[in-house]
Amino acid sequence: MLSRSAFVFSALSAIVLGGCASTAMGPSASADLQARSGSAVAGKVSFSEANGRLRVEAMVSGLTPGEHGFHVHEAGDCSAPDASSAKGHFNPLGKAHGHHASVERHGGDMPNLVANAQGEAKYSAEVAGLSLNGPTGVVGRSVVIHADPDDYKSQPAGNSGKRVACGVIAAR
Ligand SMILES: [Cu+2]
Repeated sequence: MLSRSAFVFSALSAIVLGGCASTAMGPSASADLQARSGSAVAGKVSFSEANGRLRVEAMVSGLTPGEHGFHVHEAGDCSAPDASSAKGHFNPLGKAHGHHASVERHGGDMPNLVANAQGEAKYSAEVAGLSLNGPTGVVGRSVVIHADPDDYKSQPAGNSGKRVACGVIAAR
């Protein structure tokens, strides 16, 4: 069961931006995606801090069309063929899994990635509760794309299925 607080949305905590070009200034980080679980997924994810949030931008190919769970995972280790080595969602505040705009969410919970009919996704979001470094920092962790959509409520990972891509997040 979800607590009522799971539905308390903070309108500004995650803003999905469509198609903004990146002109990132200052420190940033990136992850080169590696195909996992037999997929052909490729691409890159970039991270920078903006407006007190973490701006996450990605260009990805080789996906199945539609929505895919997209999270920062705890461990910066993509070595397992199924990316299980990345462990669970990055959860610095010890919360339950939830919608990215909810108070009750893992820090690593982000909006789903949406692939077009060609299996390509262009993504840009500003995510609250994450940063590049420090206790909520993503550098040294990993970013994972799942086969299925995150339903934003099933525990502990939104029922988003296999891990089809994984990339270790490194400062650049
Ligand atoms: Cu995940």
